[in-house]
Amino acid sequence: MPALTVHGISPVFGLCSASPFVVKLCTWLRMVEIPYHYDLLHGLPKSKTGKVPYVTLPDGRTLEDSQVILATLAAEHGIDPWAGLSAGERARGHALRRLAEDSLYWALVWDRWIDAGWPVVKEQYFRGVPAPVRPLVAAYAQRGVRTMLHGQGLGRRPRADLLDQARQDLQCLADSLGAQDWLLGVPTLVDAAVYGPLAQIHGGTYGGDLRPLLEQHDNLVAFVDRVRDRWWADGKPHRGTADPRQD
Ligand SMILES: N[C@@H](CCC(=O)N[C@@H](CS)C(=O)NCC(=O)O)C(=O)O
Repeated sequence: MPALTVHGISPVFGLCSASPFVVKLCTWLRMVEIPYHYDLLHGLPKSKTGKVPYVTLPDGRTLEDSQVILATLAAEHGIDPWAGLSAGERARGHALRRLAEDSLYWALVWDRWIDAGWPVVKEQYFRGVPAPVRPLVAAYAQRGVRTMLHGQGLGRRPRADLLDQARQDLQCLADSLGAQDWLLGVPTLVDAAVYGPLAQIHGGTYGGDLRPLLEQHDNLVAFVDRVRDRWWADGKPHRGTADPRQD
């Protein structure tokens, strides 16, 4: 099967990318065994939305947005992402994915870019920028993220509220997972989507405040380890399974 190319941003903390959405997509591609190359972007994304991930398919088409990419590939490869699941289970999966992507994600952004993680993040993310201009570039980028968080609304709330929201989201994920290995009982895209932010937090050597909250839930920590051991055991976190350059 010819490989597609995933375009994503920097590998950090042992993950293929600093972006939970890139990690989600790559994890799902590994789950369903669709081969890909990983293209590490050094400049701005060339997607229409300006966001990552986006992919270039072997026939030259470009797709963007992790969920659109995933749904399109599933349809084209004859994969039913919800095979064997009831309507109720699908609905729960949809809600958990939204929680990870539209709520917990923003707390992670805030934790990294504005709050406790920033001193480490600004060093790690911008280490490729020449030292004399690094503080300026980092401050400029941080201002952009601050504006996004303000627009989203979370950035206007007190710190305690943000941490509380993250605490509630993590509790909900922990309760949903319970003693199961996978959120819906069998591995699905929901596990990939939830792994995205959880892996960033758990691999959170950026020193943020979300990691201790996650570590209050042994089952979530075990879940992160389980996904990593099953789909990322090749020890080549930032490269695709079919990338000839990886060997
Ligand atoms: N809904 C999109 C979200 C993608 C997204 O927000 N990506 C972030 C990185 S985690 C991004 O590219 N941010 C750059 C920006 O917003 O300018 C997806 O699922 O792919």
